[in-house]
Amino acid sequence: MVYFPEVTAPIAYEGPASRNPFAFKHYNPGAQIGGKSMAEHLRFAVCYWHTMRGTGGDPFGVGTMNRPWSSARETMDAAFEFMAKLGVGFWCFHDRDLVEEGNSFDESCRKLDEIVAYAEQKQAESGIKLLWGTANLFSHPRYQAGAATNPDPHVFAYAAAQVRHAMDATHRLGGKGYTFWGGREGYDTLWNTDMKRELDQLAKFLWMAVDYARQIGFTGQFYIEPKPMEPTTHQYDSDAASCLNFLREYGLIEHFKLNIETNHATLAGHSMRHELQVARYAGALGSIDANRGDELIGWDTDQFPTNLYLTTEIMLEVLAMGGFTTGGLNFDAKIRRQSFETSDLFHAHIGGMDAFAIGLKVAHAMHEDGRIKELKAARYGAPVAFASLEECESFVRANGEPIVRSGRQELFENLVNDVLMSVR
Ligand code: XLS
Ligand code: NI
Ligand code: NI
Repeated sequence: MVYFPEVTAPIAYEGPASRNPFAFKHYNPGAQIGGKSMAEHLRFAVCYWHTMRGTGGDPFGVGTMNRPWSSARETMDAAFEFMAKLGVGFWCFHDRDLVEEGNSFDESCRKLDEIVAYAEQKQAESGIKLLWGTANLFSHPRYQAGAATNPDPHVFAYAAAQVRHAMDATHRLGGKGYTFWGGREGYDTLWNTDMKRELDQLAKFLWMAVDYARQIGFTGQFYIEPKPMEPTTHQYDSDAASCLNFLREYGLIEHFKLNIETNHATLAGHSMRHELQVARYAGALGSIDANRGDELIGWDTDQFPTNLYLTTEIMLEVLAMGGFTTGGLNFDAKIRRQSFETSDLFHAHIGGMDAFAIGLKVAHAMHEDGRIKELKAARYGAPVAFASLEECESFVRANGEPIVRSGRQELFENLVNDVLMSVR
């Protein structure tokens, strides 16, 4: 069965002059930039939940998507056909995306094992690799009050058992990482919440995962994915800084990196670049969920990234950390409800990949150009060398009033456009 008949051969790079909507205009996987191929820099991943399982349903209406696949196996076949045609090297999943829960925990595990064996075969045939796996600890009604942070230890245990199997699956598929996103780890109201107890439980849960990874020899990278709200009113993994603080407080910092998602950054009232920098300066920038929000809607709308300023800023941070190691760019993004045809999945991913290819080229060109870096360095005087308040005072008495200088924001912004417009 062919699920994507509209695309008969792998999407090719045809260059900026091409008018073919099923071609890359900028993403040329083998092209070298700064000693690495574009494919190695960008490490694109397709996300199973939105791309394969997304229905187009929203709080006001049912699903709209036209999908010729339904069983777990059909979905897996369709996924690998899609990824091969798109030329993407990685994928990501939640356990429950691969196959629905069974009627008992035991049955759920069996069903998961079965489909994971099939995925293993598909990976071997295609060479497509697993960027990360995770457990869905938020959809089932048992998790309505959270998983690790649930007031009921029975639910805690259920979630931990589920994580054990999701980690086994990730390990078996050679996953480069394993992600924890808070899901419902947070609260709806502080009136019914013991925050301290919930945070302690969350840390305990993560420690169990770290211990289990050691036990089974899973050496992939653990990630935490910050998000401030939605579905809860406050999530404990709020933003990069609060995740880092939590990890430090509970001694977990060396075991985790962050998986930063654009739309979560904006929901937290930060720019994506802010979140990436906070993570990078802590040596904890691991991976990226590539999407964007809508300027006018305050939800996690998970749109495909097309804004070149955004992709440029992201790639500047990725280059500044020396590139991805285990991580990559996972399109945790969904096509709009009215884009219900399978071809729309191609348009969305092609656009996102081209936008990141341009971001990479511009970010690299900015490094080569050097003007922004120079101007920024010039803005700072010599490093602060004063050792005490007294020393500062004598300096001021001897030197008087400092000369205030322009911050040159507009000039900086002009340089960004200068480079952006010069790149082909
Ligand atoms: C939801 C999150 C989720 C994680 C994986 O907002 O982005 O999709 O990436 O659980
Ligand atoms: Ni995400
Ligand atoms: Ni999200």
